[in-house]
Amino acid sequence: MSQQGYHIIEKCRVCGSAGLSKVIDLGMQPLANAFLTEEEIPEEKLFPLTLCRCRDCTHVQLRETVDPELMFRNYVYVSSTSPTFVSHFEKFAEDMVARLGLGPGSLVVDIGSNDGILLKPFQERGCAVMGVDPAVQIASQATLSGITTLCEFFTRDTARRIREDVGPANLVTATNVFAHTEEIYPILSAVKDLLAEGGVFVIEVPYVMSFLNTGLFDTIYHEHISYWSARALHAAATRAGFRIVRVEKVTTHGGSIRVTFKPSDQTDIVDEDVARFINEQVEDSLKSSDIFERFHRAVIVRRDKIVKFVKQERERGKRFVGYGAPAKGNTALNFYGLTDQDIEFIVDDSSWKQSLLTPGTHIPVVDLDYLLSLSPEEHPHYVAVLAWNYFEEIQQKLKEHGFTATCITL
Ligand code: JHZ
Ligand code: ZN
Repeated sequence: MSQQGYHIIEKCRVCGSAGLSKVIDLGMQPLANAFLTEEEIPEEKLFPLTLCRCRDCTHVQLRETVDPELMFRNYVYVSSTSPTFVSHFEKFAEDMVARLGLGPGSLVVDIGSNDGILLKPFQERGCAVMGVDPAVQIASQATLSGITTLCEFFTRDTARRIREDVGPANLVTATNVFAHTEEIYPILSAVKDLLAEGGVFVIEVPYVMSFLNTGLFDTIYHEHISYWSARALHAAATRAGFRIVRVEKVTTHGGSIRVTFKPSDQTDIVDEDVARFINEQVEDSLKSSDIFERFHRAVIVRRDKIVKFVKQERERGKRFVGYGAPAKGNTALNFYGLTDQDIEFIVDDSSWKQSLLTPGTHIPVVDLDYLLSLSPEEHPHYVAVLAWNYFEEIQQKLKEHGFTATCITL
């Protein structure tokens, strides 16, 4: 990694082609999870953030790779803050246990295991579990809570040690983490080393077609290096000696896909889903620039509309606050140029973010009690639900506390 803490790629991370085209340039942006204190502001780092696409294999990806040490060691995003996400992984474990016949005697290894949100329900169903996550504090808390977590990036060496110490894995998972790495091929090799005979690798990643068609530009941030299609995953899997045996749509994070890989020397028949997904005409649109130009236009129109609305309402004396301080909210706030002059504070229920400021825009993050302690005259008129994927539950929570402010998305 260069001294600046990032490098720019010249070649596609999946196929190695030099045919990369810019999709959108979001300017200089802080790291989306680098919440900070007042004292840290002078040291705050910004990095270019540019989305591009490969004209050969169609893979959508960032032009820049920020040093993962900078992004993931002091991580503050804790997955279990959102009850819907907890239920999602309970269901995930239930489905996998049934589908793969897991239980006592099986080993499940989760890459990017965070606070153990996914491994906990596997452990409750009798499986042995092992987490791997480079986030120092989160990994140690997960271990204390009973989910043994190796605090490191997942490499072939990690795979070798797990295999030697605990045994080969029947299931390796990587949810919301396979989009976060430049090390696509080293990770796939390491997973292969770790899998037991008949074992599978299951990932969940945001789906590029949902991303493009719904204009989810705020999910562009340095952590999200890849914006996967089934087609690009198929290309990567084939090159790494895997076969994709299943692709399913899941609703998390605005539309994701759950993809099951098996080493290609296993003899299973390819599931029909895969052929359907990979040949689906909808992914054909990735071959031309139209969908990307539409996406770009939609983002600019949305930015201009929102900024105008917020400024106008502020001039009329209306007050704005935010609810949820997700990583993606920081892309939107920074790209729109909204600061604490526009959004007075943001409520987040995660104690990891409270008392800190949002990266780049320096809006204070507070707990719900702060909002509840305001006098009626101080109540905001608008609540920007930055965690739009939890819009209904946040709106409901505010309603239960008697708040009548209008919930909006930015
Ligand atoms: P949420 C994360 O993105 C980070 P983010 C990561 N990089 C990634 O890839 C994606 O997930 C997929 C808060 N909240 O889950 C909690 C409340 O305060 O949308 C979170 O701070 N009260 C791994 O950060 C935030 O909102 C609530 O009632 O965009 C939600 O963040 C609820 C429901 C949420 O992920
Ligand atoms: Zn490519």
